[in-house]
Amino acid sequence: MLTIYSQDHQHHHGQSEIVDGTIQPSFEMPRRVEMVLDRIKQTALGDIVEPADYGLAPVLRIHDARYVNFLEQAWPRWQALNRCHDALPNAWPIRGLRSDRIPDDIDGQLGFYSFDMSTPITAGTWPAIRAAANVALTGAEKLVQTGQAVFSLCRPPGHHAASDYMGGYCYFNNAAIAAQALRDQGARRVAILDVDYHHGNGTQSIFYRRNDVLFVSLHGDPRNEYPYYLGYADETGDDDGLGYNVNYPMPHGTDWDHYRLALEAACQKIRQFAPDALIVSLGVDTFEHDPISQFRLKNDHYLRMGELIAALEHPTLFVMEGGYAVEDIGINAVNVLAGFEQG
Ligand code: Q9C
Ligand code: ZN
Repeated sequence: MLTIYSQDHQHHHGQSEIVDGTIQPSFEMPRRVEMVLDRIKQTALGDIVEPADYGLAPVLRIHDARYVNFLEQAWPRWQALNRCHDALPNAWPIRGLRSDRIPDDIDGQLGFYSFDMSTPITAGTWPAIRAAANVALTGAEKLVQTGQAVFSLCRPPGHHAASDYMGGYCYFNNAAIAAQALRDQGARRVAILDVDYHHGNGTQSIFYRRNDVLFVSLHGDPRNEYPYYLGYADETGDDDGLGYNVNYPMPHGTDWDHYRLALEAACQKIRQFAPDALIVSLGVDTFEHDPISQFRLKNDHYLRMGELIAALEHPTLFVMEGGYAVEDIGINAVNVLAGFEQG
């Protein structure tokens, strides 16, 4: 399988996040995708190529122009204030506060364009998020050209980012940008299967009123798991999109036997939709030893996951999302791809 990778992710390295009420080093670190890249080389999965540059036009098909401009300008504005740590928000416009006015102040804007404080903006963030979008877009283009499955090794991840907000380590929604690019290149229907441990709230929000992009997500139940405020089974889409959003929330402790049943049901929904292309939001934070997650999948189960996805026989683009058990992230991610190729 062809892999798309850019080293531009390396300079996006957030210093810290809040865990248990205290400041900790960020779980989302450059080594994550370097471990995946090493495993791809070790297992000779296939060629590794750099992305092309598609500019901002395909990003703006998904993201609000003011949000994109904010992301581009945030670091220089922060620096101009002589602030030397990562830019982080500290206030948000929740219930009863005004969200129709965008403040001028950088701190006000950081809260306006985010839903949590796990997306630090650093000196390397803007080049990294542009590269990640280009990695996804190059994957989409290669998929169209060859009809063969492609792996877009994106970092930072994307599925928590909506049209105009960041959160959950995500800035641009790489999978959504790729899905729209496939639509714009002639795919009539695109399905997105999100197997990251966390609900893909951003992807759901982006396509919630559309029937040309089916969103199917398997994840920790938002009753007791991040992102908490979206991902319930009764979220089935609105307007034209009614019936084109499918959530499978599962409890802490979910093992492969339970997970597999949900994945088979998800695959059945995708089969019925008969998409021209499938995008897999590939997070491997469902792993038993993931430091921030509560499912119990083991290394070999990722091979089975790949086989089940291959059985759909759709042209498939894999897009990297989460996974924080760094020593195993390469094994688990590449197991999905290897299982797919053998399946
Ligand atoms: N105790 C992705 O996997 N923090 N994002 C959760 C856990 C944010 C995960 C706190 C987790 C974001 C792409
Ligand atoms: Zn995740």
